[in-house]
Amino acid sequence: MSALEIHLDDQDLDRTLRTDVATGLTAAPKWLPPKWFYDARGSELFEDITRLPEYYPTRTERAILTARAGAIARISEAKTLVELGSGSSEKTVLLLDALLAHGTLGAFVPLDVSASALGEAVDRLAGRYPGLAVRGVVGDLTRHLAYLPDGDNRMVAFLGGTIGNLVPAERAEFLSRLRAVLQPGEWLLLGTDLVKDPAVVVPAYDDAAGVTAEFNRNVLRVVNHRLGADFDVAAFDHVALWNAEREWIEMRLRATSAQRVHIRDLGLTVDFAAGEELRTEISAKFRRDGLSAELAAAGFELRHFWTDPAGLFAVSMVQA
Ligand code: AVJ
Repeated sequence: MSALEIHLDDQDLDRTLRTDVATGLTAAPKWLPPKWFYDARGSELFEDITRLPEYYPTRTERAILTARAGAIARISEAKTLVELGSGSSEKTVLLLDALLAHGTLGAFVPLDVSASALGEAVDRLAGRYPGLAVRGVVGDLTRHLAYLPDGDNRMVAFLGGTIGNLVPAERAEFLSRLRAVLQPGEWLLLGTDLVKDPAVVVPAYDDAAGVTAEFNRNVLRVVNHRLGADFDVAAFDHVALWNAEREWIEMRLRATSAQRVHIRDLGLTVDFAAGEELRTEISAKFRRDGLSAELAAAGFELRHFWTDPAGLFAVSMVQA
């Protein structure tokens, strides 16, 4: 039995998808936002990515959280844990165990765009932690921060490096909005991937088994299914490249030959030249100083910055 609060229904999602596709596919260069990767198949492919030998972020963040969960509980004394974009919430258990052992935690509130993934996670966690109030919020993290639960001593966890999917201007807006709904002293627990040798980061987004390539092409399948489009998915190559100036990974889909695509539900026809690329994701990598400055500009303070021994990934405790 799950308690879900719905601020985003299928109709909202549909409207946003239509706007995003119409905007992105008529832009030059063309682009689509990464949030549309994650239908059921895309979410499974992402889970597969997290287990690839080349994809270091998930296991590295898990190791940092394992080492620091006790400290996070002691320092935050959180009564409510809010998790943004929680997905399968596997790492959440580390935090919940530590916060419950510390004795402060009373409520867990995961927020995700996917009602199905969220419902499953809420059921599982409510079963595992009978004394904990678990309430799922179906919402978009850029639009529904206002629906965070009231209370004091809240901690908002935003893990996985997903903040890197936002470009700097979007990050600034997201962080200011989040800061505005928090009280001074409350916490943000933030996972960020770090700048490193492109020889390590590029294979994480271009794995030998081709799972990331399938994940990338999945966005075309989503547009085909949901908007009646006729993308020839096999006619697009996966591209992952390191943008050294912006310090982010870009994923693109490159048309292997000239393509004409009809997006039936939008009454839109889109032409791709041979070799033309469609940007599907940026995944920004951070440095401590840059992160600290971005947080400060939004009214936050970086209090703890914990990395793995190799300095691949960071988990930060950030205070409002
Ligand atoms: C879930 C957004 C953190 O950017 O590394 C994995 C998504 N894209 N492989 C990331 C992703 C390609 C992932 N995030």
